[in-house]
Amino acid sequence: MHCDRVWRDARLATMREDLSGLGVIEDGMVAAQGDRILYAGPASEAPALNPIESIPCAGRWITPGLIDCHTHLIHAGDRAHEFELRLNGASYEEIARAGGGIISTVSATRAASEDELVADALPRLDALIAEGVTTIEIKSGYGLSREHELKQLNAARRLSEKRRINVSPTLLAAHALPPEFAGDADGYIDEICANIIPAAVGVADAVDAFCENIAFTSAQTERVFRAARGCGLPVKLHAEQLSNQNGAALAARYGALSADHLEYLDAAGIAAMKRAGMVAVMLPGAFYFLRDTHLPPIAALRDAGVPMALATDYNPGTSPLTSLLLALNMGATLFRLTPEECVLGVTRHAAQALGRSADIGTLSAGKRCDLAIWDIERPAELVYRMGFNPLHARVWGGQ
Ligand code: DI6
Ligand code: FE
Repeated sequence: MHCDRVWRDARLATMREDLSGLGVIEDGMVAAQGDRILYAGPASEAPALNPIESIPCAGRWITPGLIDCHTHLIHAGDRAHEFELRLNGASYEEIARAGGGIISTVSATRAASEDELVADALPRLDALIAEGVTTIEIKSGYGLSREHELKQLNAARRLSEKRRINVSPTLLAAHALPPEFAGDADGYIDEICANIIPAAVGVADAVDAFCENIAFTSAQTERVFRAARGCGLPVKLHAEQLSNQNGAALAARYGALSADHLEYLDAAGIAAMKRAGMVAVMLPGAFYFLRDTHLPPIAALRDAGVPMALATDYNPGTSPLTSLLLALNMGATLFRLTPEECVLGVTRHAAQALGRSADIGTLSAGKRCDLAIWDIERPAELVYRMGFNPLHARVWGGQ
């Protein structure tokens, strides 16, 4: 059989669901035809292949390319000054209520052109790419008007013209209240439902909201969800990060892909997520940066069988983290996820959180040939080390 490329003498962590754990295959081989995996499995069972190029891997490990399923990568400016304020005693809520926080990034992002937003994001994207990330979700949420939310979404999409990466843009217009709607959150929700969500169809892959006492109520979130579903867009939610708003259960009622953060998630929320087949996206970078102490209910999520993903939550305010490998380490050290859960959290379960399980997240014939090839002796090393990058090679779309 003809094929373009073969990676041989490799150990595979396929992440396949029909295999246990990480789906390990010693003495494995991956073959690509075009941008797809033609074969991934034991070398001994491979069909006779006649590759144009055969790449020896010397026993290295191959995983699916990593997926960062929750980021706010597109924005202008930074919040180093706010960081200083917090270190001098101010809380996140106090800074937000005083007009700082998200709104200061909104001003900078509105003032920036689409080209500037793309250019500003590239170094951050490159840091993730250097660690084997091949798919990234990027939220808007710093534009807060139709014009500027679309500018952010378009900038996110354009990153895939600049780099070899899959980008999944998410509309997060319901992130904060823009100044021109001060005192009229319901008016802004009207604007989102009537004008912003319909304009995002074909540009955004999903719609998110920030359901929190410093952001939008569950009733307002529900209106956003109804409008999104009415336009055929899937939903997801920033839920129970700082308090329990029953956001995860609300998201479950709208068939959400995921609920993210979840520090204050309760038993009813977990049960609802399980019934709806949702993914719990854990974001230890924000937990760490905010010096949070209220742990998400990891053991209960595990016992309930809710798939858990891990992501950077890269954003300038609460998680200026551009290392997915460090997020893995934090998932283990702070949240007590097992190394196996951590690695599944940036591959198969992250793909599920993006609604892209059919295309990415496991080494399976027919899926995209997005690979990370690692200089490691065992997959737990990806989680164990801090600030070390063992990536040997990254393959995107078979190349
Ligand atoms: N939760 C967060 O942690 C970030 N947004 C959100 O909904 C904060 C974003 C920011 O402060 O800029
Ligand atoms: Fe976030």
